[in-house]
Amino acid sequence: MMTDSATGLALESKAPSIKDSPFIRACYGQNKGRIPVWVMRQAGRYLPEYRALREKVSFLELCRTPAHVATATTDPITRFGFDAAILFSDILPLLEPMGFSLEYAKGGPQVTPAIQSPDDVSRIEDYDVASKMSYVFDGVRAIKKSIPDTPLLGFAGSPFTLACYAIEGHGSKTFDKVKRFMYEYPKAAEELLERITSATIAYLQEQVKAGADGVQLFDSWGGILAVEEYHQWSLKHTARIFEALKGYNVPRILFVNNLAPYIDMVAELDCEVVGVDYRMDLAQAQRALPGKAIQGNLDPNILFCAPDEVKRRTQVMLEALDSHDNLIANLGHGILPQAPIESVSVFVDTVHSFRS
Ligand code: 1CP
Repeated sequence: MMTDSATGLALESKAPSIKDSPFIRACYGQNKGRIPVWVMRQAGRYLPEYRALREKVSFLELCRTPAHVATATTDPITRFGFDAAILFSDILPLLEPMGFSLEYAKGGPQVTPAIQSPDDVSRIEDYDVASKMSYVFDGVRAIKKSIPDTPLLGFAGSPFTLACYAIEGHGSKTFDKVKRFMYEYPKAAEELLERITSATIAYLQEQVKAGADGVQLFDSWGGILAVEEYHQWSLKHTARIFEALKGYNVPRILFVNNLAPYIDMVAELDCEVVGVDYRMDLAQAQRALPGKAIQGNLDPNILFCAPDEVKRRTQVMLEALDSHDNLIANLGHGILPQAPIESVSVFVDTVHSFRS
């Protein structure tokens, strides 16, 4: 059934290979086949093909060139047979048209000028996401041409996570400038989050219209918030984004890095899948999230163990679960740049042979 892309209902218009894939079925808790598996940051620096591509182009040039985006996204699918692909991009380029400059230096991404006052927030420019971020949507179309039968995830950072980079200017362990800004200027902080939320809604809708088969929101830094503040500063904005995507009928995945303190609140969120970080017991997360699929959560550091141990720990994780129909196996955070390729193959093969 073909449907109007403006009104959504994208899943109904998908090819059977996508709709009936283990990944999409698992997102809706209806997978009876093999357990699907992919890994966060699967197109990253641990992969020789990616490092070779980066010898030729800078990170931002890569993100802005649809043909390179398609190559970087496709390479790990070809090598490992992952059950889902994820758009090659980053969470930060969405900030650029708001008036920030982005630089990817050796020590990590830099966002300038960082927000320091409420005035800086009012200077943020609203912009037309469809045209300014068109290179991303062209990238999505190029990927769908390259691997039409593999479910493709679009993604964005959570508004709180993007606000962290906009205020701090770079990564941090504690993001204390962010917290101080929120306590000192709650109105400006709210406005910043609202603006990022609106841009993110358009950004993810356009990714789905271009062909993304699901979306993942990375709440990488929401986990630094006190429990009583998580709803106000992070989850509320996630809820608005997911509400705006509901009619698009593609699975919506929220990954929270440090889910445990907030899991009861996340259980109330209208979404299909919750990504579980490596700190939490996956079976416990499954019980705490009735009606939702779960994604996770092997500690990325286990990939540094010997192959037998990678296999054993993967099996232990799988055996502990009450059901596998709603499971998407993944790591409990992004794969590390030094991770051995062989361990990734062992992880994928162990998941795939657990249940066929
Ligand atoms: O030098 C290089 O080649 C750049 C390294 C790199 C890569 C490969 C960065 C810089 N980003 C990416 C790609 C990327 N980032 C993807 C691609 C798709 C994939 O294969 O998964 C995705 C989904 C992201 C998402 C992302 N970027 C997040 C959320 C995920 C998470 O880990 O929690 C965050 C927080 C970022 C910011 C960012 N961009 C790059 C780095 C090294 C970082 C993290 C910096 C920090 O810790 O503060």
